[in-house]
Parts: sequence; C-alpha cells; structure tokens
Amino acid sequence: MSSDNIGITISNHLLLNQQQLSTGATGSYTRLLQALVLACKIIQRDVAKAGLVDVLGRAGSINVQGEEVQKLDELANTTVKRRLSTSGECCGLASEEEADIIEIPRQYPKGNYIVHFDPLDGSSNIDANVSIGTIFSIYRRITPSTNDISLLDMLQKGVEQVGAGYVIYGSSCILVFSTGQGVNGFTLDPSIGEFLLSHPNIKTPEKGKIYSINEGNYNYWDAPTKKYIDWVKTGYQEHKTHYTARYVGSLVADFHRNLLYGGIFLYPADLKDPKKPQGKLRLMCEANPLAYIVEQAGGLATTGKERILDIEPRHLHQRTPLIIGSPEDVRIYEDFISGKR
Ligand code: P6P
Repeated sequence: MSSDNIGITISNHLLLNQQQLSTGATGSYTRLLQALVLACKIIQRDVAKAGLVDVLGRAGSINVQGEEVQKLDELANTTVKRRLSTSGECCGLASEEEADIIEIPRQYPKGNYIVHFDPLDGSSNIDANVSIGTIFSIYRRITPSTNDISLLDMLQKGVEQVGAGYVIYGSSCILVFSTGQGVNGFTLDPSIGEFLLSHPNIKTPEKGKIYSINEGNYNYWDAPTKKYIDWVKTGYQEHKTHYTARYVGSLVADFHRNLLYGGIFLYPADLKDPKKPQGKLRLMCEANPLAYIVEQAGGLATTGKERILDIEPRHLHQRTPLIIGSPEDVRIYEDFISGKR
C-alpha cells in the first residue's frame, strides 16, 4: 500500500486489496475483517469511558488462566464473540478468556473462518490507564463445512494464518493488521468513527536499540537468557550499541513500539510459576498473530530455538516463550541460546 493512500478508510483499503487477498475476492474475508473492526470500535468506546462508568475494577470472577477478570475484559470478550458470531463468516472461535472452543449459535449462518483472540490484553493495567489491546488471529477451516468444528480446525500452525492484527487502545486507537501482503496501520478518527490509513507498509528496523523484558524474572531465566541480557547491558565495547530498556507490561504496547522503532521483546520460559514453564504468553492468541505481523514487517519471532509460526499447537491455551522484533537482535539472542556466543 503506497503512502499516497494515507487517509483512506479501512473499508476502502480492504476493497482495494480484496482482489489481492490470498483468500480470493469473495467479500467474505472483507466482511469478517469489518466485523472485527466494529468490535474494536465498540471496545475503544468502552475503554475510553471506563473511568466514568462502572466498568473499572475487578469483576471478581477468575478466567481460565487463573487471573482475576476485570469488567472491561468481560465486555470486550462478549463484544468480539457477538460481532464475529453474527457476521456469518465464522465457524469457530477461541478466546483467551474462555476454556473451550466457542461454537457459533445455531440461529446464525456459519462461514469458513476460525478466529483466535485475546479480547483485552494487558488488562491488569486498566485501572492505571496504561495502553491495552485486542489481538486476533485468522485461519480458514480445514475440515469439510458439513462437519462440526474440531480441534483439527482450531489448532493449526501459525504459518497457516490468513490474517492477524491487533488494536492498541492508547494515546490514540491504532489498528495494525496484515492479510499476507505487508502490514498496515490505521488510526481511529473518533470524530467520524472511522479507522484511516496512517502507517502504510510498516517495516521494522533490521536492528534496534530497545530491549523489552521483565527483569524482575532474572533469577528464574535459563543461563543463556541471563547471559544475553547481561551482554545487552554491558557488552557496549563489543556491540557498540547503547540499548535502552523499555517495558510497559502490556504486550501490544511493547510490541507496537518495537515494531515501529526497532528492538527486541522477550518473554522467555522461566521457573517463576511451575504451572507456566514455557512462560506466560499464549501461542494461539498472542504469539502467533504477532509473529505473523512481525514477519510480514521483515522481523523475526522465535522461542529461541524454533520459529513461532512453525510450532505444532497441542491445546487451545498452550503457552510459549516469545522473542520477537528486529531480525538482527533476534538472531543474536538465538546465538546465545545455541551456545555460539
Ligand atoms: P509480566 C498482560 O497480563 C500480559 O499478558 C501481556 O500483555 C504482557 O506482556 C505480560 O502479561 C506481562 O507479564 O509477568 O511481565 O507482568
């Protein structure tokens, strides 16, 4: 998408690109994306007014991850489910907030798309007004449409995605997504309620100066990860880069900044929580969609040993280490993990 299209609406962008979509120009994929866009506009409205009406604070319930669910979490989850279920384009959904596959209610027509989503990532930051986000990952079903949706359809490798994106609810509301033809960013103009193209053809820098990791977990990392972080902070004589530490603790905020500025985000495996030996982040609704986007933008995403998009999923809420960002930085981390450094 060229820069002379800056300011076009997301609907126009989708129509302009429809004939190029890897999924064919049926309009079905465009309608799916429009349903997702509507869901994100509604979430943005709820997030923007959260401080004014009674949606702040914890809803009291506990989600499948064992985390306290905040009211905005529930609103966002319900919103995405409703908009996708009624779009007529989906046959199966999976939410970070729900244990099992979300079936499409019988009264609605079904389509051929699967969507994994994290309705409101970073929600522990809601009360502090820190940027939070929605992340989504799109697949086509692989079993016959006459069959009920199955785990075969839901648990496909990230490399099979036909699209992915995220919305960051921050100082402005930005939607970043890819359908396999590069990465484009759209900023919401609240005065007209439209997402307008603001970041055409995003490419992440080959190497950055930002590293993002929760150093409070240092003592729980494996030795190569400790060695890499020590090198980033003290190896100036060798790598001639003064790295800066930036860590918001909200994945979409940390990822989006590094995507635009360059750098590396790491959530490695750690021994902090025996129930989460592979780290905290989820493969299907966090790592895979962001890995798809970063690769489309020229970056890399790995566990340190394996490309994220090649991981064979085993269950809906599988967790994975995630090291993602500028290709040169990610490759250096992999060299520490392999013992080359
Ligand atoms: P930690 C938010 O809860 C989240 O899932 C991601 O948005 C964020 O990157 C991560 O957790 C932060 O985790 O352990 O550093 O607080």
